[in-house]
Amino acid sequence: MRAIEVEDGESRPKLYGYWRSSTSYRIRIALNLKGLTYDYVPVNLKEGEQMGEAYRAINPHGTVPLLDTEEGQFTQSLAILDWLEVHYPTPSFLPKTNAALCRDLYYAVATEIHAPNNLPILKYLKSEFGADQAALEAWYQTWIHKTFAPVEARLAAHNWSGEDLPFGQPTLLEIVLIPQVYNARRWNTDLSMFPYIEKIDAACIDLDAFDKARPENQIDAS
Ligand SMILES: N[C@@H](CCC(=O)N[C@@H](CS)C(=O)NCC(=O)O)C(=O)O
Repeated sequence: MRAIEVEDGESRPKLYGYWRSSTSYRIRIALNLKGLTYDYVPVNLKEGEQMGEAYRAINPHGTVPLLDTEEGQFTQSLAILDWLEVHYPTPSFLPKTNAALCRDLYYAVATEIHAPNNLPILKYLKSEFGADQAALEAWYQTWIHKTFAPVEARLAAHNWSGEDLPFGQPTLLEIVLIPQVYNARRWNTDLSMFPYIEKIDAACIDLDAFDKARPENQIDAS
């Protein structure tokens, strides 16, 4: 299914996503790192398209991303990353050394921040508890800080195998970290106390796979 090796009759994966969705951003980075081309189907979260009947018929969760592959349709970004790693092992999302530490940091960033900061939670805080923009920002920044602080401390203590990236190559950690840095900035989070995280972000943004995946570079960006 690799684009450059597509055989007759084989179809490309189709990614249903939204330009500003951080879980869609993960999958765009991952597909690019694996050198895969894919068709992109925008689902407008701002207009609630994810909740519409047409999309729910494809994805009952009413969320993006969804990756439509020849093996089935997958709706969970971490499961999609696993699937990509199994089917396209090269280049690997994991470093040869310190893979366990890499995974540990990856799970922290991937699982602890997105859930409390996801769109339905913010909407609920607003509608049920009257949270205004300042309160929502404080909420959002709280959960970024709670996980970024220990991740930063562990990155500072880690013996980096590359000058710019802790594991010497882009890994699962960067795939989930860069979208969270994007979100953090969008929500006016002060990142100055996280110099290692900022250093990783600066290094990744220069890489083609990450640049092409940036929200601003998507066809549905507005
Ligand atoms: N556990 C899912 C979460 C997917 C998710 O919540 N995506 C967000 C966008 S980042 C979404 O579609 N939110 C819209 C909604 O829940 O209405 C994953 O990791 O892929």
